Amino acid sequence: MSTSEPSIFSRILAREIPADIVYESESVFAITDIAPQAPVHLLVIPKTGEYRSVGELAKADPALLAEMVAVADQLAAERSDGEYRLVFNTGESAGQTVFHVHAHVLGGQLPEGTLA
Ligand code: DGP
Repeated sequence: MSTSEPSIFSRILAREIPADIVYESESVFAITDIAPQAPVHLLVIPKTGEYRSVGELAKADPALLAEMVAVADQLAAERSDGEYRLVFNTGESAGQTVFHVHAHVLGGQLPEGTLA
């Protein structure tokens, strides 16, 4: 559980900060990443900001995690060729900068030999 300030993603969801919101359901939304690392680079985000990491989310609400994966799959099919990499950075040393769990969906021609 987070008791801190709303994350940047919660502020985007509240329309306090502009972003390209490409998908929204009752519990999940998706935006284009501000610093794309692939031709298609989306972030799929649960509306609740209470989970910091994919591990926390998986333990607490596996159905919500499954919905995020299904949304990623759908958006990759709609916006790319349906082939994509799904990345959950977990922890600072792994590159996580926003501690509101989110999935990076990377599609299109990815750089060879890299994981992100
Ligand atoms: P991570 O490093 O895994 O925590 O990913 C955070 C991502 O969020 C990073 O790729 C950049 C993106 N991001 C951060 N701030 C904003 C923003 O204000 N708008 C958008 N569209 N993306 C953002």
